Amino acid sequence: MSSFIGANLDQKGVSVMLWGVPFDGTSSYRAGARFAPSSIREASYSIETYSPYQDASLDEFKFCDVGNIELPIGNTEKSLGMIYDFVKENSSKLFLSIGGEHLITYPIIKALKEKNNNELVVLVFDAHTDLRNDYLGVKFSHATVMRRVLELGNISLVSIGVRAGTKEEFEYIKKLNALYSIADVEKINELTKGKTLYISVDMDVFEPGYVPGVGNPEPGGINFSDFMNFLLKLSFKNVIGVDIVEINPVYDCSNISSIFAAEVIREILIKLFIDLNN
Ligand SMILES: [Mn+2]
Repeated sequence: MSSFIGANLDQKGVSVMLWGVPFDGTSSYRAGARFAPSSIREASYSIETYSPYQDASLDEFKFCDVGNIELPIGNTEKSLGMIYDFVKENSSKLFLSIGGEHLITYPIIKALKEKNNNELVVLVFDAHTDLRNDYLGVKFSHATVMRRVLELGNISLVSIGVRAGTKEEFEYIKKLNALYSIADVEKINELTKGKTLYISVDMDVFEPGYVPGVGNPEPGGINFSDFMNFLLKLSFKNVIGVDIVEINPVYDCSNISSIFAAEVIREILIKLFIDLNN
C-alpha cells in the first residue's frame, strides 16, 4: 500500500503525477501533517476507484504515484528549497501534491511561476485567510502562506470557505475581492477563462465534525455534497496543479479524515482526466 489506489508505478504514458510532501515544520497548534501522505494513501484502499458522481473510475486513466519528496525534518528553509527544486524538475505534467501543511503551496507555486508567468488564479478552499504578514515574527508559515504567494506577482486569489482570520486579514482579503462562496462556481469559471488555474484544498474547509483530523479545526465548514456540486461544475481545463493539505492523522481517531481526503483526491483526479480529454 505504498501508492494511491489505482496509481501506476511507472511514468510511461501517464498524464498526471501524484506525490507526497511530508512537511509540517511551521504547524502552530497541532503538528503531524507530515504523516498525512502515507495515511491518505493507506486510507485510499478503503474506498472504491469508481466515482458514482462522475460515472468514471480511476482505473480508466493513467496516473503515477512517485512517492514522497524526502525532506530534512526540522529545517524549514531547506525543505522549502527542496520542494521548489522537485516541482521545477517534475512539473512538465499535471500534478497533485499531498501535504503536509499549507506552507508547501508557496514553493510549489513559486516553481510554477518561474516556468510560466501567465496570469495565475489560485483557487483556495480554506477555513482560514492565511494572509498574515508574519506569524510571531516568522515570514514563512502556514498562517502567512497566501500573503507570500500573492507577492510572487501576477496572481489573483479566489478563496472559498473562509471563516477565520484577524480583523486585518479580513480587511485585506475584502480589498483583494478574493472572498467567494461555494455557490459562485459560474463566476469563478468566467474569471479563470484564458488564465491558468492552481487549486489548493486545505481540508479544514470542511466542517470539523466531518474532517476532525486537521491542524486547526474551525466550526462552520462545508460538507462533501457542497464540495461535489462545486467541483462537478468547475472547469478544470486550465488547471496546472493541485494540492491537498493540512490533514493530520495524529488527531484523526477512526481515520475518517484521511478517508475523506482520499475521496476528495479521487474526485479531483477523475475530474482532471475528464476535462483534459474533452
Ligand atoms: Mn486552514
